[in-house]
Amino acid sequence: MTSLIPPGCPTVLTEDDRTGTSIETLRRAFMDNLFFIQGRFPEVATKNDYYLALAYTVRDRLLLRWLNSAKTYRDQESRTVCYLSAEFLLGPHLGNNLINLGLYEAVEEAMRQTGLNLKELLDQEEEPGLGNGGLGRLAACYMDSLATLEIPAIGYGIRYEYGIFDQEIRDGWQVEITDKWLRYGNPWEIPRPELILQVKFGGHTYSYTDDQGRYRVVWEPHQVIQGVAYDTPILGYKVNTANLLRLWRAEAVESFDFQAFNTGDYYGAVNQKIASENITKVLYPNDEQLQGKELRLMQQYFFCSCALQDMIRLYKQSGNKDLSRFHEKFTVQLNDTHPAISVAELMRLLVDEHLMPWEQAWDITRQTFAYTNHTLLPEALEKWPLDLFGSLLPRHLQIIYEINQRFLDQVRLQYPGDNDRLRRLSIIDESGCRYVRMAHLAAVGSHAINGVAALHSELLKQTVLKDFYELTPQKFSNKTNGVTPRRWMVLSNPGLTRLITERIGEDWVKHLDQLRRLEPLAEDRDFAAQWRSVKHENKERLAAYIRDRVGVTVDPHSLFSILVKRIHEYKRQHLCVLNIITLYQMLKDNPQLDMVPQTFIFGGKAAPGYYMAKLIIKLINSVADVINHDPAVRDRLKVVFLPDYNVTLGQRVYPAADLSQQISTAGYEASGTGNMKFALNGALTIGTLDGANVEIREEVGAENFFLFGNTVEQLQELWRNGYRPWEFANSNPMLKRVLDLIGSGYFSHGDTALFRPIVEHLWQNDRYCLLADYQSYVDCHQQVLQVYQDQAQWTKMSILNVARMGKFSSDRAIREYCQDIWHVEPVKIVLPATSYMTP
Ligand code: GPK
Repeated sequence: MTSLIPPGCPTVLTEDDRTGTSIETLRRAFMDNLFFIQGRFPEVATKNDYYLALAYTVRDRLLLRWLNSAKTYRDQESRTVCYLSAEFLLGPHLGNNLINLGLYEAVEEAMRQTGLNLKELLDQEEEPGLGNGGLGRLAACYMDSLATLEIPAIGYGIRYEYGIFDQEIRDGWQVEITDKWLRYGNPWEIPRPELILQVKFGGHTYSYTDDQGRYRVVWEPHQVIQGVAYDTPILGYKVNTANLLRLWRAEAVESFDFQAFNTGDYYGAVNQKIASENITKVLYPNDEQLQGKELRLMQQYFFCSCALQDMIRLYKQSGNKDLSRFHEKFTVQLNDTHPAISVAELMRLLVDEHLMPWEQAWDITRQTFAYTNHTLLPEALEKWPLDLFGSLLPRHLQIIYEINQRFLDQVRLQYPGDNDRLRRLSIIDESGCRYVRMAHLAAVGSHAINGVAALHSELLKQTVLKDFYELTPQKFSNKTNGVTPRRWMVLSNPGLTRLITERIGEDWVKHLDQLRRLEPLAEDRDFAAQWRSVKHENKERLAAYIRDRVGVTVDPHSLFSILVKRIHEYKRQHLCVLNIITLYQMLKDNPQLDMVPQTFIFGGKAAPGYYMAKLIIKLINSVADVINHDPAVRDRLKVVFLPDYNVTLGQRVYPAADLSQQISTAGYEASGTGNMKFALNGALTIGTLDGANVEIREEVGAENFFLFGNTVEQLQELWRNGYRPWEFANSNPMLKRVLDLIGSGYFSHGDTALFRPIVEHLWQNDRYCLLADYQSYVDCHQQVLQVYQDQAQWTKMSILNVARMGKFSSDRAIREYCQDIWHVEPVKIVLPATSYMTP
């Protein structure tokens, strides 16, 4: 039997069709699934049939590990991390699972022998877009690292029927298309129709004293909805650990239908059913922009209640009767404030439903939760109008009042007479329309609070959570984000992976610090040549994709400068446009100018209701149109907007970048994670001192990073003195010319009104200080072009960047969470040596 399984990769001893890993077994299992699951002969099978047959073949191998992980955790009563997140932006499963199983080559060969191409099958998978951007993708990277580090963990979230919309570009504008990701079924999930939990909404409460003299509150809801569990195994890299991602789907409670049916209101019952199922129908496509919609609060409460009830169920399963040790069994991380309602819900479950005294319940609650903040943007901080909150969750509002009163009583002891401080700290915002502040609820109800990069964590203590920091400084820490090298290198950049592994072995995939061993090779000319040729091949592949998808021809020899992320004014895609127009003007002024040929590539979605962001997309496409068709440019400058940027596209883009654009206004990007993916794949960064850029620059060395722009302190100073953007424009002829050109209709067929909102905002207000950073950015970019002309120097810098990226593995981040916040230990999973069917 031929076997391509790498040494050290766990396998089972017996070769049966569901767990065996030889090429022959894989091939047979695949044909078997094509026949018995897809119901197809090969002659009539579609590519999708083949994809699904392969997915089921791989899933069987996951299940073996998954069931054994679950059994081990149950037997050993393992302490478990629960990661609560409204978003998990997983990306396609098949390729990643093949990498983590160590079966990529074996399956590639099995497919080849069957006359199929694995790459084409991988392309069939529709990615589950159950997230907006960085926050959701971080949750996915953390699930990968938790499993790889063999930490017992459950991810809890929402199974949206429609994920983030697909983006099309029509006439330069973004058009949103619904994402029917479940259209062809989802082979990676296992529905658990018997695992159903009830979630209440609305109605009222009443209280009474029970026969033992206890004060009891009863919540009589207006509506009950049930949550059904859908489970997806998350496998670690070359370990037997497969953790659980449990997503909840909302369903109508049947008895409710019957009730209405019996009273003759059949259509009312149908409406009720539709309304219930609406809760998990669609992901809100806003990124760092609050949308105070009732349905959104319903989504949040729905999945948190299901998650906590499920934890209590699991806790009781392991024989524990009372819940006094709940926090010893589970530690719960709140991924931003979206799951913050959990604090009040756990209190309700403990106090109302399990009759625990308040003080004990509060102790357990605080020891259970920890809270990660992901943004300082005021418009992103979640708050719910009191009346909306109270009508949906009347009992939770009472509980929050009680938590708040007890909390403020303590503050009063520490700061007597400081009413201003009480007002600032209160969970209830009393200024004007009254609100529940979710960040305050999360902060009060957690034993640990963290930001996602060093700078961000500092700013958090100085700004939005300043008063909380003064009160309980010991709760605060920093946990700089990380990304998984499995998806973001091994899977997406096989060329570079091979080259690195040839030189330093494969340890680096699990211990990213090992990349340091590449440092001596930065001077090796032979290695440098291979390094360049890997990058060039990646660029050729992206160029081919761009030709197919956008119809623009780009030269893989040109400098690929890439900016991909959600479109937001603070991320300053339009600053990049100002630089592009500047370069364009230089070429127009001096047609013979010897300029490095450059390709600027953009990608990202705008929130459907965010007008300025959508206008920025239109601006990029309009500028691209003019520049790409101007013969005077002679192909020295190309601009491309890649539609529908998502995880799958990210996997094509990062490996092909020469230059990573990380140009947010200092103080606004909490961390960024795309910055890490680019640098890990050998791109150099042009960036501001913002988010994790600061730490990336520290690691790779200032001489290997293109820094520009004002610092947080300089910007604070600028605003203190009264920022007057027009002064920057009036005193800078090129800047003025660029702004005027946009305003003149040059890029909009003479339409002077189209881009006026952008230009006027920059002149008059410029909240994100583009004009203050413009010259520094333009100058820095010229430096980039200088260095790029010296390919030996550029390559050396690229190698050193990669060699020094060890810190930014999500494995490092997760280890820190485990040690400092969660206090959990790895649990080894051993597969049964005989057969998977042995109990
Ligand atoms: C932060 F607040 C939010 C949000 O609603 N969505 C989101 O993706 C991002 N984020 C930050 O903008 C990034 O800087 C950060 O790297 C990422 O969260 C993960 O922490």
